Amino acid sequence: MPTDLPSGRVQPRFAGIATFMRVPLLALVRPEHQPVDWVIYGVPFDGGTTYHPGARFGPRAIRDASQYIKPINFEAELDLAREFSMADGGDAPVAPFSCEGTLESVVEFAEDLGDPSRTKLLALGGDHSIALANIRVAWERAGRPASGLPLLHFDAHLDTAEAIWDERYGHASFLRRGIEDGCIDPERTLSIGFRGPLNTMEDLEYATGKGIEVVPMSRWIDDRKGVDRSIAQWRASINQDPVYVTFDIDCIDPAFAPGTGTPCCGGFSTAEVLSILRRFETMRLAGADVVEVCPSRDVAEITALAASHVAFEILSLDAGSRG
Ligand SMILES: [Mn+2]
Repeated sequence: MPTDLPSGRVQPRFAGIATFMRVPLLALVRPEHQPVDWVIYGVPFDGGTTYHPGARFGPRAIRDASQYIKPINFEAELDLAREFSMADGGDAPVAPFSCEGTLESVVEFAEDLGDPSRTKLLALGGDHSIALANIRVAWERAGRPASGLPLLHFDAHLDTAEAIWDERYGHASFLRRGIEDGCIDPERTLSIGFRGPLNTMEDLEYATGKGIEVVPMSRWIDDRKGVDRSIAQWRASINQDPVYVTFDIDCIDPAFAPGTGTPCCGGFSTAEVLSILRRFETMRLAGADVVEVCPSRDVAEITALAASHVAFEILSLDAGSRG
């Protein structure tokens, strides 16, 4: 079923309530148009941040920037609004002083969004700790595969820290917790954009020891054919299984995405990262998130705008898989 989107040629994009991409609010979708295929929802939480806080305002900023996202993906040759139905589920309740409290309340909220047997979930962060909640629910909705979900991970960091300041559920640990929970299959995880400087080599050793394929930024700079080989191998390994995509905006260079809490030089340009996403062409998705937009550090909305385009490209991967 298509998405009921107002035309930008009829209703100006700067008018109206700013839902993601101007899709209808989930609560206002008529019963005959339920269940929707994708629910996009916000998680305004940054209690898991280890440096600049402020990603709690990310969902609002991404929604605001997304008003100018038009439904036709020219490069992928598809009209997102015709491929499937989308709705904005609003924001999950959070516990601002508690990572684990937030994890629980987001899981509880997300479990009830749409129809668990059909609806997929895209979470807008918030810091990266919130990904764990959406991954858990995506894994449940995919039928709790014993191997865990294949993961496509864009990030300047690995997020495999055991704990930071005794917090095991902060934004630098979501990937490790997801592997321990059995929701993520490390042997079918591709992590793109990793770079230094580092506190310790332990997080990388943990990742590679578990079988994660890490594609550091330096490889993208020096050996693009090698990166394409890694992408092709990972794609072959996932077969037809649904994939979870987690996208930390800090994989983009601070020159293009300054509005983030743990910025790291030497990253992708926005154009490069959109091009990399398009290299995956079509994939059945289990769920996705876009995290770590910190609007108070942003300039002219460029980070929030990049995040909204990234979310659009991620949804387009799944839309293409329906053809
Ligand atoms: Mn991250």
